[in-house]
Amino acid sequence: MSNFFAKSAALMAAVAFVTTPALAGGTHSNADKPEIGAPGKAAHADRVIDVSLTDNAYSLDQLSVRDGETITFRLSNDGEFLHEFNVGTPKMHQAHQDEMMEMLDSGMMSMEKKPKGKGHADPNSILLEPGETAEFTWTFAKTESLEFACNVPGHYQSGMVGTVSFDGEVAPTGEAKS
Ligand SMILES: [Cu+2]
Repeated sequence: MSNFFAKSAALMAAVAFVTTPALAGGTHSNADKPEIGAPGKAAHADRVIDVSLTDNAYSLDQLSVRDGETITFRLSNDGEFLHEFNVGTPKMHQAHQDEMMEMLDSGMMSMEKKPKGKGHADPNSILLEPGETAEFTWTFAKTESLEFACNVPGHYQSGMVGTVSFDGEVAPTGEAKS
């Protein structure tokens, strides 16, 4: 009998342990911002993918990743306008487009120049001016309808967006890490 209670207690402890991370994750996020992953370290990247940004397209159509995979994107803005690489859900992209539209209207940024100051630093996105190159490393967490997109006004609508799928079975599209 005492053995039965000991087992039950152990089982309950295990259940509590398993559910805790999910609850903890819920405290620092909200329904509008799902856990899409986190900034990663280039030194720990599983893959490196070169992406050229032009007016208005990516050289990458879509991306297939594994849950927890860290990818470094070597971005190059080869266009004549400002472009962004942003990892998010359609809802997050929409919100960001509204923000950018406001910054454009207020003169904080232009179609060629990034906003001045530090008022525009989201961990899940990077903006590049014409001719600029940058590295962006992200650790992906399995998310429904995840996309990489450019939220400079009008660009998403003209097709500067690609899907991120988590089937993880498609061969890597990027070059192997050296
Ligand atoms: Cu763009």
